[in-house]
Amino acid sequence: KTTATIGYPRIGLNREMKKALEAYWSGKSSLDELLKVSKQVEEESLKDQLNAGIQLIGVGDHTMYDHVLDWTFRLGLIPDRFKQVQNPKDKYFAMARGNKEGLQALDMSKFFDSNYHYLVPELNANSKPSPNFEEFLGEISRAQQQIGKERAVPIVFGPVTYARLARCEGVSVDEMISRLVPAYASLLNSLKSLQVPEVQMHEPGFVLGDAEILQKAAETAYQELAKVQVPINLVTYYDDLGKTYPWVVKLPVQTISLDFVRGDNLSLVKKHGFPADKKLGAGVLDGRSVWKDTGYAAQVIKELEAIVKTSIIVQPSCSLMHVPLDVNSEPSLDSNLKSRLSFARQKISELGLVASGKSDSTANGPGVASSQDLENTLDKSMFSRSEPFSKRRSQQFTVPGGFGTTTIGSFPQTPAVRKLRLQYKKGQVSEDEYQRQIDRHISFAIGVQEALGLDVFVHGESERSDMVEYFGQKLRGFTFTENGWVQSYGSRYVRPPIIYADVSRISPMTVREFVVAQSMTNKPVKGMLTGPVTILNWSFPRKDIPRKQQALQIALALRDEVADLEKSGCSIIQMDEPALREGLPLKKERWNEYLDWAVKAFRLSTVVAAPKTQIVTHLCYSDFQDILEAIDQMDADVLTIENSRSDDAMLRALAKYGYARDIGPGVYDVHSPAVPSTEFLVKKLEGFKKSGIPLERLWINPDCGLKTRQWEEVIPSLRNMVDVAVQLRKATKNGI
Ligand code: THG
Ligand code: ZN
Repeated sequence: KTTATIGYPRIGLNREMKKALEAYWSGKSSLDELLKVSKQVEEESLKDQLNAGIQLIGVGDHTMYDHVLDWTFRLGLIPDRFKQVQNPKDKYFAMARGNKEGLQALDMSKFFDSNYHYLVPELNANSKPSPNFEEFLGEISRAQQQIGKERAVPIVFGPVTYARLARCEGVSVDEMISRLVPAYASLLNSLKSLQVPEVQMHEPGFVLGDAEILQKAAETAYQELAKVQVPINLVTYYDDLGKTYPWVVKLPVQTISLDFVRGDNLSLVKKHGFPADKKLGAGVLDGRSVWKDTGYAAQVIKELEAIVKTSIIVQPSCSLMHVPLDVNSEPSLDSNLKSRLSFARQKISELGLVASGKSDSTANGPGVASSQDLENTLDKSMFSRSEPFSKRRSQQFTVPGGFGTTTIGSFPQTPAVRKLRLQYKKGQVSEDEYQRQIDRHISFAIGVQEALGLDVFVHGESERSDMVEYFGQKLRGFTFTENGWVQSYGSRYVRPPIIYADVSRISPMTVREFVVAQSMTNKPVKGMLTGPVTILNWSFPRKDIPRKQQALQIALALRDEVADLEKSGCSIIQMDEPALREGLPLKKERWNEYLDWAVKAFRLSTVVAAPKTQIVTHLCYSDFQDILEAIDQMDADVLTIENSRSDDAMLRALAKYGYARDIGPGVYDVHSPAVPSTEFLVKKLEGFKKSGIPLERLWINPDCGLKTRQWEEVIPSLRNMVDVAVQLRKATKNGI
């Protein structure tokens, strides 16, 4: 059988792209240098795939920052504010990250249900493509020279998905698609002249729950593109086609690629059959998992062979950009575990094995699967607090006059803090010395908060780099990579922990730092935890037991931590769930099942708290208006939420819903270095008054953690925030 790939990591084995980009941005290296590194990384990834014997290699997916931005740029759909920037590279990076002249970057948003962020195209009634595909065609030609014309398959981000993911103001998605078609047709013509074997049109948008509404526009577009007469492979991933299956597989293209790992495309193929005149790209190797295939791929291929009349191409379920590059870059990983792992380089060899009908006997590790449903072994009472919020609130900490001020948890990660953690990790400072230094950072943070007059303190989290990494390292059942970077956005990467066994707590994880911080002040210090759903969603989960079970295991471990914090005198405990929303399945039918266990996991970890202990949660990175009921069911005493960029929409939605607990809407955006003025903050608070939320339920805090900021920005910002809260307290008392 033929093997194919539909995208590969583009960051380099040693994060070459990150280093080259950051050196270029800081002026330490030239554009030529950046382009040189970029071409090297591009070449390396093609070499990997060629060496692995892949027959149809996806090419042209390399990027300097984000592939969606690349298509915005190539299509010439540049928002007006960037037109003043003359130099193309300056323009591209201004769209990605804003610039010194104050141009605001495109918005970032999560790419489907992954932890990758794309730059959202901004389209409006006047948006008309003015395409320039020169660089892209150059990349394709280079690839053809390197790996041969017969193997190089251009990857094109499809027009339907592009328009669907854009923010369209004053123009419909359908209208945008029709405006895009001529640009895509001209691109297909150019690719045809290059004699490519086929073109991959990536259209993951077809798996979104509401994709039926795109049928007419999609049919018209693909009929038009078919006229170019270059073979098209319509590539979908991240879920099954659902209701769109019957018409998507009939679109006038030569190959349909489906994800057989997420959702249930296999049942759809069985139910509706597969067109006899089309080839099937079978995404049978999980492109979002780090585990080796253990026979699933071969089984699916066998079942497909009974139905599909034409050829089946063996490929990963999606681009391999969601997994790290090479297991062999992990010298410290347990060798037994390593033999069961598969990153991008391993996956492309696995493809060959599956295609030739062989399987890897080392893949089957020790069976650790337990089939019991953990929820059924837990008493119902473990999911509910002993008293309802109405009885709890009067027993909990409140600020006289209301408008209590606090922060979300992290304080600036200064070079000194980073250096300290690195030295400790390398064994250059002893544990004792490390803790002494951490405690100095804590005392600095406490001193600052004391001076600013905040009401509820945090210890600042100087002992944590990434919160998920921090908790993972303290829990049994997680392992870590040294070099397992996965792109989050642009030059920013994460190293997701790998869950490989049952999760449990070894010993208290955060109690020491809490106790140190609380010993330095009479103000209450919050205990700071990351919630079970976020820890799970930002890790690579096991595949042998359901995600629900893994979430509940993490929740039980956190539950012990909550109990220990409480025993140590902690009266306010914050359990953040920033990734709750992004874990939602792409199809609405499956939301309830997910939200049911997600909320249960959160409750299991928090409800152990006594009524007088205040449970706070924090949500950010997305719009939560469509999951208000689930948020309500989390039963947190205080909900702090990212709000400042959305014009209080979330606050109004909560008011309308009748959300009856305390709320801490973010009063300023932490992603900007600008210090919010008191006038700005007063206006913001005026807005809160209009939102319909009873004022006595409000807390005052920034939008999110402050770890990416500098103290020089944080101190004046918080000073203004406290000033305005105090003013508001007085005004309310005087009945203004
Ligand atoms: N942790 C994890 N996933 C996340 C976030 C997180 N996903 C969503 C969001 N937050 C992504 N945001 C960022 C912000 C900064 C960085 C990564 C993701 C970042 N990374 C460092 C880099 O690339 O230089 C490396 C971090 C490290 O040293 O560990 O700055 O907070 N899991
Ligand atoms: Zn946040």
